Amino acid sequence: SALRVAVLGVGVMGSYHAEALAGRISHARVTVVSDADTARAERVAKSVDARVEADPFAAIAADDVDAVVIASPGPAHEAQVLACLDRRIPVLCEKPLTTDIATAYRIVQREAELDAPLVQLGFMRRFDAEYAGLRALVASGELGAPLLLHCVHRNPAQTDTFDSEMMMRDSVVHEADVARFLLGEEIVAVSVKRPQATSLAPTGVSDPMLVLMETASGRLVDVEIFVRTGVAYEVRTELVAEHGSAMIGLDQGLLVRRAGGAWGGQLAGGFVERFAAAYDTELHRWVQAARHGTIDGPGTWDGYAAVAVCEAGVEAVRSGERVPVRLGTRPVRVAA
Ligand code: ISE
Repeated sequence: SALRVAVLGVGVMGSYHAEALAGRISHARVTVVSDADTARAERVAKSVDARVEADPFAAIAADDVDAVVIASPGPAHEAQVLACLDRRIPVLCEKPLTTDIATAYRIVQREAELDAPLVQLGFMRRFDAEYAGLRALVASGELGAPLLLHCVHRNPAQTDTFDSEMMMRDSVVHEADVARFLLGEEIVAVSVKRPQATSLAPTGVSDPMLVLMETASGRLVDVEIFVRTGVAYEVRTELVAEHGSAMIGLDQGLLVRRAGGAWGGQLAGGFVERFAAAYDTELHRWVQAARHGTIDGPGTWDGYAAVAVCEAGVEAVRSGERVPVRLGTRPVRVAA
């Protein structure tokens, strides 16, 4: 039977997931939609043939809900994830897991008390063909030992409320996860440089920033985060290893047009266009696993580790210092 899903938060990501679940992903349907913006909830619910539940906790508790997609704002995640864990139902939680290290660790600990992992994190890049290919290349050993990772993460625009802290917690969180995914180890320290800001940045917001992460074995990961380029959605990652290097996200679509005295391809406008296939793969795998009461992708430890890196990053923005990442011990699943 089809997995009956509640979608909490139907902004850009939540509504995209809701439409995918209703139309493109097999063995799933959306039964309940919840959003602080009632008109938006009604609109999405109607388009996916679901009902609206104003209170997200009522949605989590509903009889016609087997699993939950959490795409609400980060500060709402902790209570919603914990309520799902109390009910022992599977969750796909958009990043960040929570907006601080203590609450993220609480979720890790609570989930560790259960028989199986129930919370999958929405780190969609892991499901992107290019990132998966890069990881397979690293694993093949062809390039030898990885040494450095150079990352570019650019957005065409963000709202004025998207400050330096959000750039870290909502955007750089992806590179924190990608670095852990590709290098297979934890990040232990973060430093941040704040160069001349774009005139498009609100006062006090450092946009762009250069973030330097150090891994446990001494590798370095640099990230240019720039969220008001006015250009397009650009995400590039280059891995440099002992016997070669490899890059993903060159923005070279297969179609190169020659016309009007120019040649070139098309840039993605936003993350939904760039990662559309990855989101669908992620959702498909989550649904199939959730039907068996488990997950198939990054879990709470990955969510927590990324939050810990971002928290160090936020502190590094403020202090200008190199900030160690404070990671608690990884719990051993008690009931496994
Ligand atoms: C957004 O929430 C995302 O997750 C995007 O991938 C990222 O590029 C963007 O900066 C965030 O706001």
